Amino acid sequence: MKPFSLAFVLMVSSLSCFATDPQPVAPPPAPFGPVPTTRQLKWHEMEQYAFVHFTVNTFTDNEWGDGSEKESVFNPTAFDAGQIVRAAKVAELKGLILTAKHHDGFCLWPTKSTPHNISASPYKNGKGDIVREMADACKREGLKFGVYVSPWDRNHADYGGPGYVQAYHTQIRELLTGYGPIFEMWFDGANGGKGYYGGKGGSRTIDYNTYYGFKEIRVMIRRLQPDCIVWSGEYTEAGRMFWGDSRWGGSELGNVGDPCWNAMDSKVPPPANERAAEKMLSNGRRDGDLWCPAEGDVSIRSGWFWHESENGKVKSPEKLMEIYLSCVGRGANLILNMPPDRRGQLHENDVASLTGYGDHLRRTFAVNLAAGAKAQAGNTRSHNGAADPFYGPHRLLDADPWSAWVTDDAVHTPEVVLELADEKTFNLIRLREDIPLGQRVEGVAVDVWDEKAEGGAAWKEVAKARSVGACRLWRIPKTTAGRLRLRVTQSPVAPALSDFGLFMEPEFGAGK
Ligand code: FUL
Repeated sequence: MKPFSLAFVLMVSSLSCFATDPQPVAPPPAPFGPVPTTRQLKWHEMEQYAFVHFTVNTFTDNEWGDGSEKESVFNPTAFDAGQIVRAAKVAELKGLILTAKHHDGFCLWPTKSTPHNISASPYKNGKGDIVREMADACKREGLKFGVYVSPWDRNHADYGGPGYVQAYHTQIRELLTGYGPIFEMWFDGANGGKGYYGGKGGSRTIDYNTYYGFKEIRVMIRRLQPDCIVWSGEYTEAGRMFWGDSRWGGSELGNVGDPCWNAMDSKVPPPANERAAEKMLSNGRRDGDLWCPAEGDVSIRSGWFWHESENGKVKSPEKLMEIYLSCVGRGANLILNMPPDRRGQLHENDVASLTGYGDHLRRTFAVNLAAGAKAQAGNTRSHNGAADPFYGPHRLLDADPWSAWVTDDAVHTPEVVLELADEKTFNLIRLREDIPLGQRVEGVAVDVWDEKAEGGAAWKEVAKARSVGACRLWRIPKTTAGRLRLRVTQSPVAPALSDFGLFMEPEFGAGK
């Protein structure tokens, strides 16, 4: 359940084209609408990362603990952070976010903020620290590390009063200062009321907007870890919405809306109606004034925590690929949950599925069939009447994903024709916008030159979309062509498109 929890560079890479190409002659286009920060651009480049739900629930067979669990129940017999992180890596996930604390309040690190933590458990005779082991394993394997710290705490005796808020801020400070770089901090929006509350039981009501002190928390994060993405933890002040750096994608199925706009609006709070709020989060706001991109969340199983009964119900690589296309392929990031079992390792079925998924992604994107094509644009940004090669259509095909083909300011719906060296067969198309200049286009289409069309050779539309953003992927029927046309059909300003790719996605189960 997600009570509309509002469960959201490469300047550098965009600039890296300056190293190999001439300086632009034409003045650059003005950015359109809100633009990502450097921190957000780095985050967009990750595209997908793991979620790891692990706590007392793993041992009690629950999804939500009520806070009454004894510390002694947490006792993984063979915890292996390396096994978990390597499975994430093989699945092409670029980072990992661990539930350092879920709603039950049990802390997986030896915090000073509450006795309800791992030091009171039998794990490593109370000397264990799962957060440290995971952070270290991520570092070893080259994955970024992040934490989920539930604001709602069903154990803490002072929940609902100022004592808990102080403890909660201490928890966040400890995590930000003790474990190296944190790439994303996840603030869940769930607030169910009832809890154990130090043995007192009952219900406590808080105001999510004011109680947790998200404003102060954000200041602390910015000070201690300026590169950390603040996921949700939104608040209002003086009638303004302060969204985090990224937002919940509006469902727990991993997909996001289509179109998916990267913006949210500081003047528009989420509607009180849960469905309407979810829709707003999944589509974003075309006219929004804050860059706050969507993150789709989903578990590889039906539950977020490991349950023996779900060992046979792990999502297949095919299903994971579908989710990838409806999340990353719509310009959002994907967080894929993979819960360890009571040993503290991923079950073999989860590992097999993650391995199959990673293999499939590598094979799909191994060769860009558009590489080496000749690109001819109807318009290229110009200076004194001459097209500036810095903004030429070849930018769609170079290795730099954020160098862009840009038109003159007055040209909003240009076309580019791509002549491939030979006829190629493909079934997946990729397009990216140069998002450091904002999310600009509102309609694009791709055509292939169809030699066999009835009535003579003609263009045939094979893909279209309204939003593009960081990445748009279209899975299309297998198509063979030597010439393609990319059309911008609607845009309020000159488009800035940075990458065009053609790929052949293999069939599942086909030989490696
Ligand atoms: C929800 C939580 O209540 C679930 O337990 C889970 O952590 C999911 C990712 O977010 O809001």
